[in-house]
Amino acid sequence: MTLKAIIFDVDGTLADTEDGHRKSFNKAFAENGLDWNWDVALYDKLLKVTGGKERIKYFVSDFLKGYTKPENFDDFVKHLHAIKTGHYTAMLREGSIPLRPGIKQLINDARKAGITLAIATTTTAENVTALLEVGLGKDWASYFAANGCGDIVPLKKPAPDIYNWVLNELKLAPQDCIALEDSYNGLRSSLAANIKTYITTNPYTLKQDFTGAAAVLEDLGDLPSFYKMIGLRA
Ligand code: XBP
Ligand code: MG
Repeated sequence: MTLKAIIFDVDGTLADTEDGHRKSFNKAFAENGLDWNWDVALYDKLLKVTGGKERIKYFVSDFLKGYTKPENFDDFVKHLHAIKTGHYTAMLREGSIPLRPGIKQLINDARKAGITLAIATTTTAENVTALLEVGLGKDWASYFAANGCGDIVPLKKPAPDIYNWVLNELKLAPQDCIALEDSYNGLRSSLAANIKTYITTNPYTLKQDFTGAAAVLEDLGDLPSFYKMIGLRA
């Protein structure tokens, strides 16, 4: 198989963002008079559900006792999530969440080698823009042939929808591509789309089940050996 495209997950893969998300959720809750505080241990459990809006609903349904949902609960969750996204993008624009080791170099080397790049993420387009404008510069969007984010598909990871959407945009077969992921949910999603997947772990996902991954790496600090694995001649 000749490698034609690399499809990147965002949170936990391009950058170690989840604790930034967690802190932003807590700011949004506090600003709305809610005494909900997601500490690291609780957030670790809540990460079972992808998507910020879905995660808030999961928290309310499975972890909160004696909470009475307001009438327009869906709208309330959207409102909370929008406020959270405002805090999170502000955090990104301050430059407080850098790209993970090797990511920027991999993107540059892959582009030079003529390999197509794409994004397949559960997070919002707003968050991807804020992260990559800082991490890759204002022309970042031109590096990616497809940018699959959040709500553009009916089902979020671990469903394969976002990866199938990207494959359709790229007009490539799964066998022509590889995916870079960090989590169990992400791996389930890319494998369900039949894409060979490499995992880079982070503190939130270290102990998750990565059965089926082509390799599980701590990070991309050693690019030459990763290039050998994926057949990229930089
Ligand atoms: C990880 C997620 C996202 C983030 C929170 O996405 O599941 O929901 O945790 O971001 P990825 P939002 O697929 O990039 O690993 O609040 O914008 O959903
Ligand atoms: Mg991820």
